[in-house]
Amino acid sequence: MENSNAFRYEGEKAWCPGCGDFAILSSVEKALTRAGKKPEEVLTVSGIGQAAKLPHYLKTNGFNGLHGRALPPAFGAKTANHRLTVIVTSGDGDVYGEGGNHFIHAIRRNTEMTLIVHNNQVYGLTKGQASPTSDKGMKTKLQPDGVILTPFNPLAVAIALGAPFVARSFSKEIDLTAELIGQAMECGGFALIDVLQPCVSFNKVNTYQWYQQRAYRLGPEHDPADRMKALAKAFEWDEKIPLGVIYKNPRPGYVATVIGDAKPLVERDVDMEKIKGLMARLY
Ligand SMILES: Cc1ncc(C[n+]2csc(CCOP(=O)(O)OP(=O)(O)O)c2C)c(N)n1
Ligand code: SF4
Repeated sequence: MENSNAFRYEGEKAWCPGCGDFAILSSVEKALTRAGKKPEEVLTVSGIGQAAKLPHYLKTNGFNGLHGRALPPAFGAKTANHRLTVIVTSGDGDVYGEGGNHFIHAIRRNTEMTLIVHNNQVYGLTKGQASPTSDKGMKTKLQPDGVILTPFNPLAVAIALGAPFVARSFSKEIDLTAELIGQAMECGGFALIDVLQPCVSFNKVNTYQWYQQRAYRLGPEHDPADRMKALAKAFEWDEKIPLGVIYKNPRPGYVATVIGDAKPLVERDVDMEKIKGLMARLY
């Protein structure tokens, strides 16, 4: 029987009524419960933003880092204690903008963790400026004549870099998001789930209705192992937006490659003589 209370935080949540972040939080709770995880086995990491508040509202270990810097501490924690299930959950501005460099190299490094990006196509916390995923022409207080830059395509970048698991969901599809998180945690490497998340206060273009009119679930005819077909799906946007597993490319993760079956670093004794020897070799 599902016991979602193990992860549920009953306190107040500083999100606007109707924000898509609530549903993403429910999906994370559901996925962890279905996977039979215990709160102490999980670490949730974020940067700064509305989405980045999620670790505050979930009963797991949590780390709230700096804006754009969610991925490096997650990598450090997973490397130090690879028994942890590590979930990174942050905004499109955080992960694709200021943290864009970390996003690219986290995929290359392929550390075993799940990245959930709350993609609301604006900077929510700082009141609605354009983000890397804002569509061309979107008008905001800071872009009164409309965005002129081409949007960042996270799925296409992740596929091009050979990420083992690339998926998209819509926050309202709580079960689909939970199912994708479950698959991502099992993929054996770095997984990206980009979740379309309406910001009801500052994004008046990409609303629930806007996403609902375009989003459709990929059927069995889509082969996620076919990189070129996956790329084509990653570029579907204006008229139709595919949801589901876009791309799968299983490959050995960082921890499996570098640490293997050895004890996690946090469980090992510190041998100062070995450390001194290593320092002497390096300097
Ligand atoms: C180093 C640094 N740069 C910029 C900021 C200001 N800042 C805080 S949150 C944010 C954007 C948040 O947008 P996003 O990551 O998309 O998350 P959302 O709030 O929309 O969930 C910015 C620019 C900061 N706090 N620290
Ligand atoms: S400003 Fe937008 S992203 Fe932030 S809590 Fe409100 S609706 Fe959600």
